Amino acid sequence: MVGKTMLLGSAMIAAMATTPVGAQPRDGSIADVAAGAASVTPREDGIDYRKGRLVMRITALTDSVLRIRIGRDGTLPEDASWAVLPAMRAAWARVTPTSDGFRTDALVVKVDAKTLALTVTDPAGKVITADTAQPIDLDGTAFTLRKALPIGEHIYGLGDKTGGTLDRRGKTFVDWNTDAYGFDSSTDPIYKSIPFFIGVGGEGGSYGVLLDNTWRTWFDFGHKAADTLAMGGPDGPIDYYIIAGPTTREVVRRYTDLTGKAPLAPQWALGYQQSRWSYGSADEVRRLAETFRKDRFPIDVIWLDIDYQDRNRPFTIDRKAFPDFKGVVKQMRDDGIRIVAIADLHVADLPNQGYAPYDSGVAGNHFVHAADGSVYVGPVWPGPSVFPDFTDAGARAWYGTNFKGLLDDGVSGIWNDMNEPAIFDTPTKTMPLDNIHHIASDQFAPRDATHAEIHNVYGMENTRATYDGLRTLRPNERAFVMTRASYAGGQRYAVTWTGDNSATWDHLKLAVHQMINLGLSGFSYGAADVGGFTGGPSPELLTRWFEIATFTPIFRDHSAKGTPRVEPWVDGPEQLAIRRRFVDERYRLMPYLYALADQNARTGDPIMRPVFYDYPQAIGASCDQSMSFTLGGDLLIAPPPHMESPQSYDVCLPAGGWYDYWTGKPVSGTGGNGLDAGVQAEARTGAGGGEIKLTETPALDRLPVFVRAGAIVPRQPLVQSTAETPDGPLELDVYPGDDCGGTLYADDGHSMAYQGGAYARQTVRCTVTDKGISVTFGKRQGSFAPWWQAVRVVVHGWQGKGSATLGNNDVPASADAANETISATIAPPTTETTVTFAKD
Ligand code: MIG
Repeated sequence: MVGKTMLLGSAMIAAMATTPVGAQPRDGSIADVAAGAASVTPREDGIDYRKGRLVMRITALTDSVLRIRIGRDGTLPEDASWAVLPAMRAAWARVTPTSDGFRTDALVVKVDAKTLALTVTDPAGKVITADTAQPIDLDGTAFTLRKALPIGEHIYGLGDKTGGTLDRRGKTFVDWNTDAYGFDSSTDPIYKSIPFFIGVGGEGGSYGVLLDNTWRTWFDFGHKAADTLAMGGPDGPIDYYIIAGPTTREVVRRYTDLTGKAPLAPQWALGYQQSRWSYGSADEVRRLAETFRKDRFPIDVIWLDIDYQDRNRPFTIDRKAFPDFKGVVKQMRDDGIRIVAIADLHVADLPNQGYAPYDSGVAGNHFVHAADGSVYVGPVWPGPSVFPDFTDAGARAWYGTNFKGLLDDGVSGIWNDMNEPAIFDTPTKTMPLDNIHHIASDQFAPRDATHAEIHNVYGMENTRATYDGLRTLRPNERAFVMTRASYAGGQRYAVTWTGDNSATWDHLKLAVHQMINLGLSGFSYGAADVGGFTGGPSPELLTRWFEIATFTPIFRDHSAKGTPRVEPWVDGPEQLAIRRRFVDERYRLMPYLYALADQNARTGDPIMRPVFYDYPQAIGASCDQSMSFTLGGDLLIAPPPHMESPQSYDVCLPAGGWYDYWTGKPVSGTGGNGLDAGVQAEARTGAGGGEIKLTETPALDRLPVFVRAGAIVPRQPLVQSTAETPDGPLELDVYPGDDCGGTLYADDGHSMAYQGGAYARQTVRCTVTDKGISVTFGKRQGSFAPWWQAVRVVVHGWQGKGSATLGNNDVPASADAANETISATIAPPTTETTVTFAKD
């Protein structure tokens, strides 16, 4: 890259000639710095600007991803990152220089050499993102960047920040990982800092920005000035990425190329999970499991909160309450229930007491230091505690070894809590900002760093130590880690939940927004405590929460000490029956969910999505869709926007046609927009229809769910745990429509063998013809033999009788007039195979 001669445009040469070289800028906006233009040096992968001591480098990592680094002392910020993968930082695309910037195949980059204002357009000149006239302010070590926020642009992402709406426009946010017990929809900051957002609806399409700075950064999305998007920080590198779409899907995929995909979760993590602070004894755990099995309520995981430990000391076990810990874990496992155990990041400060985590940690100098050089001690659950220095690779490797005992006891996953880090008895809730961490990791130059710099990545590096530790101890098992705090890229190590929410309707709504925005921010496995952590839900609220959680990535019921219990049965048999019906449905849908997990691991497409992810036109829908979301694009879940109200509400279904998930029948379009049956039918077949508007009346036992016409959804017979092999055929529900297809995915559910090819992946497509429909299985990929011995293909929306053929052979088909289906059961195809249904 370096040293290659490039042709310069004449404007560039002129700009270089007039540059005041070596001028010393005072702090202030770039426009103030010097009247002249910056000197310009083109690069094969971008362009450099120098204006006094201010330097700016814009590089193209790919045709659609730009990195912008700005240095104030004549040098660029260090080329290192906690968030962005080394291979991506090293990637580059060849650019074509222009008179005022450069072009890639996808983008045109223009820079005003006077102000360094950056404008990025598509090749047709449509603006993707543009700086304001005064784009960069420097004030001491602090910086502010300003971009235009056009009317009509909406902002998403920033992880699970609150706000009361899905859209972050008009609001301002601070990144500072905070133990936010009792947060509500306006509390900020909370637990995580994911300085990545997506702009949707601008003329150049969706784009994303990652501000890769771990300090206490902030974002203002048109709050201070309606037309300005500002972001900044008190210190640290000015190092950010612009990720072009134009679709939101492309932005999210590219963001997860940069920061990593969430690894495929073990399948049991998609099952129902029961937690409580705390199930305090082996007997209580046994009784709990017995109740689930007796009630025929499916469950995969029981969580152990801090009280399973001896005096809250991580990596110990309270032997009074759990005299045979290994025995009860094994008993659960034999019953199809995995145990996830908490391990807070702190280590009890217990010198000379035979507490190995402390002794070995001190011996290795693995703890964070106070400014005076002593090991920092702060109070948390075990009492005085010390804090592993997770930004040091050696400390991480040591920390990871501490999980050996829990894994040997059969524990399947680890819960990292309190890792903001939370510290008791201090107004800041965390450690002193002048505490000293050591950086010895990745491509950073080794050095000491203050807590002010490390705070926001501390939790992520905690989960990295845990994840890598589990992977090292069990190289052939998927590591399951749940975290409360994290940073951009943390999806590589852990799933996450939204912390200490409350048992209110407002929090149920907030949870939906938080999980959607987490998914757009790379954290595809989001969870919120079902029922609310604090408070205690009404029976109706808990039931609704179960219904909605059924269609979310991670479904964990959890509650605080001292609050009413929220296990599924606590409100009596009627509520239990509704909750069970939904959890049963989740288990039937497991093949669909698991295929989404596989898709997410490969592409970064979220599991739970805003409706506009797959249906961009939904952004302008005329209904209040504030609670709507999709599970993998093909299932649209439309809870009441005002859940506590019995009032009816409208649901807008994007053009293309839909089926009612529960009846399996085509949506015939009632009420709302007055579409007649013919238009509805057209909408269904995609022949030119528009949005369908339906009126729903809330009923506690019903959650409206719709299936895209064109979806093929795999389902399975009900099981009580993912450890159980379903008894019966795989069911493939075909909902005829445009772009008809679906995916089957299976593997052993827990090992890493899928990475060596031990999986089964198969696409299925359908084509609607005059005579009926044909369903074509692609060749099955991978070496894994899935559990199903037969596949029952069910075509929905079928009128009258029909027959089926497999290749040239007839196969028995049964039409069901009442359900408007026709079905045939076949041996699982492994090569390309077509089943054709024809009307009689
Ligand atoms: O200071 O481990 O958010 O889920 O149950 C409270 C006890 C510590 C906070 C977590 C919550 C967990 C609780 N923890």
